[in-house]
Amino acid sequence: MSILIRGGEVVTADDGKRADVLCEGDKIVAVGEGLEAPAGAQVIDAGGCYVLPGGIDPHTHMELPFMGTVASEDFFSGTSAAAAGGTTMIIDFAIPDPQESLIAAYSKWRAWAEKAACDYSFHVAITWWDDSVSREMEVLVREHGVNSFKHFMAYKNAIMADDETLMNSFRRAGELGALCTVHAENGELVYQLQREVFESGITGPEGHPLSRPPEVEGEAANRAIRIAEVLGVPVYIVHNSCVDALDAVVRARLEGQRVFAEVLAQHLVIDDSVYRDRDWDRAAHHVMSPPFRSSEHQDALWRGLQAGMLQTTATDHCCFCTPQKQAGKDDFRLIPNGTGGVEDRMSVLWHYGVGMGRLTPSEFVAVTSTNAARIFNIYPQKGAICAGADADLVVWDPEATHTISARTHHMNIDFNVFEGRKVVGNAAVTLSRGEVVWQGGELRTKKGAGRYVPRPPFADYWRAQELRNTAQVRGKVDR
Ligand code: URQ
Ligand code: ZN
Ligand code: ZN
Repeated sequence: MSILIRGGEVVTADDGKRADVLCEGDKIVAVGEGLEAPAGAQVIDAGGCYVLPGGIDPHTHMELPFMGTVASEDFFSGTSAAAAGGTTMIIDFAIPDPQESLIAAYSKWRAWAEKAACDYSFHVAITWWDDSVSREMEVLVREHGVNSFKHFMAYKNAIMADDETLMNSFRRAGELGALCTVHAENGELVYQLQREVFESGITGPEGHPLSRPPEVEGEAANRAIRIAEVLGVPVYIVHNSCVDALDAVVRARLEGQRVFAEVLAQHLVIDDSVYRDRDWDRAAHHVMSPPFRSSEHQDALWRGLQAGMLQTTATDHCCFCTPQKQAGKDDFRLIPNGTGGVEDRMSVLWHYGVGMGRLTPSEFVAVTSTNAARIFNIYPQKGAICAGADADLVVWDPEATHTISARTHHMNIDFNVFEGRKVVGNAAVTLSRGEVVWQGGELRTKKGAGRYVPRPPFADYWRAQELRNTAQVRGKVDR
């Protein structure tokens, strides 16, 4: 099947130009002005629109078993909703229980993702340590295309990785050419503060941010970064929500340390006033970790994104419907943590980023697609518009407006944290590997059409580079 996307402005992370894009099957075969439509080709008129690489959301949790329930969004509905918003690939997480085989957990998540409508990949979490974990990490890297391992520094007595686990896993991942990612909150402090807040008589959602102040995130981000520095391995900090974590990232990056950092669309535009909502359900729907912060943190996150200190945007899409959130009706510690956003990420970033002069269209492409592809080593298969790349494309209408609402969104959750926001900039047509999955406001996704995307390990030069950096940092090598 041939598709010619005609008359648009092609925007990549590097530049923008008027060009047509010809797709044959699941690949882009040509990009250029005045391309001829092969006989029988479907022609999509992109006049007045941009043509962008399909969005990549590097942080989602479809149908995650968590805090005694299971996230309401599954891999089919979640990747369909993603397509409606211009995102054509997610990187989700296989999270073993402590003592559970990594490969067993990975296989479980692979089975769940068989229903996906668009492409997907998996970070694998390290929630415990022994020699078998080390061996299974190698199998996952060498045989299954896993090149990133996640570490939760929060969630004590559940999936929290302590410093010994971090150190063992970071070193092993470095040997294997894999990237370590972390959820940076000091889980011991959170546990203690939760107990003190609750025992002080605060049981509602307003207790959630009180138990996880920015300092708790800043300490853990700095600790993860320092451990990575000493071990000479790169590190990726997920969902930076505050100045405290951002400062740790900026300091390290200015020192030349290889630190990557992600920000959620939600944390860029929502502040902590949501926890003072008198409606319990609405406040509880904003319980996620790290929590929403006071408005000066949003300003800092936007500056970090504009300055290139934050490289990727994500959603941490982890949906719980109202009855599920109500598990914490009498104790905020029991409210399942998570919010949705996989459908809205790109419109929100375009409206508040490009629309408000913070990002250029190319920078928008970088932070919604290309940087994630480069960091997780799948560029230019993904995150690019060039011959040979997967035909994951979005015809982006910069003038289209819509009002975000749970009443109209395609995500499987009865709440939307962006409810009521009128955003300018929308996906008009989305292609997933050369198939139209979204057009004319209609989803055309097919269950199981998505493919697992293996991600190769990084070349050994990276390891050598880190060793050199570390040696220099320690002054053992002439500068
Ligand atoms: O911590 C995460 O990233 C998962 C468990 C989603 N929940 C959340 O509150 N961020
Ligand atoms: Zn997290
Ligand atoms: Zn997460």
